[in-house]
Amino acid sequence: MVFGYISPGNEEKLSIGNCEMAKVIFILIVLIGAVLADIVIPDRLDWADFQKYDICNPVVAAQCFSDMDSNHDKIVTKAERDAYYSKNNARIEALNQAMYDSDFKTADSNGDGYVSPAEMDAYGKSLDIIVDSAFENYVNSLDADNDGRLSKTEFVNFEKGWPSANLRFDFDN
Ligand SMILES: [Ca+2]
Ligand SMILES: [Ca+2]
Repeated sequence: MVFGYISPGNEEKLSIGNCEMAKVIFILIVLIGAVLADIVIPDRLDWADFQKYDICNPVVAAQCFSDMDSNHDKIVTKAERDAYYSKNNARIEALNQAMYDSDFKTADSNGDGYVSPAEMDAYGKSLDIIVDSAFENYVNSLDADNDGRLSKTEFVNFEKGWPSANLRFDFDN
């Protein structure tokens, strides 16, 4: 790489500079290669590669590998990984759904299919949430059809959002 005119006597200086630059570029290429290798997981992984790419937590990696390897050929392919992830997601979704159903039943104490403000206050207290104006504002913000109560869908949005909502908790009991 030569940028412009080299005056006589300066050739050596410049070539040292180029050498340094080549080193820097070489190091950059190695670093970028390492980062890319980390992201791009090969289509087929044997047990050694599977551990190398850190697919599952090391504590459960052996079980994880055998669960993913659905045709038991000791190779985990990308298709097997994808199938495993979507099965897992479906399982988590089903667990969440069961939790929403049971929580809604608990919250809707008179069983009319809606959670009234009084029912919501009682439910909030059962979660050790301090039922103050912040809580009530949050609940109101979820009442999408403004009928003054939470439908099942509206209640599920409460369930999904309350852990990250800015609510106060009572830890003294
Ligand atoms: Ca109700
Ligand atoms: Ca509503």
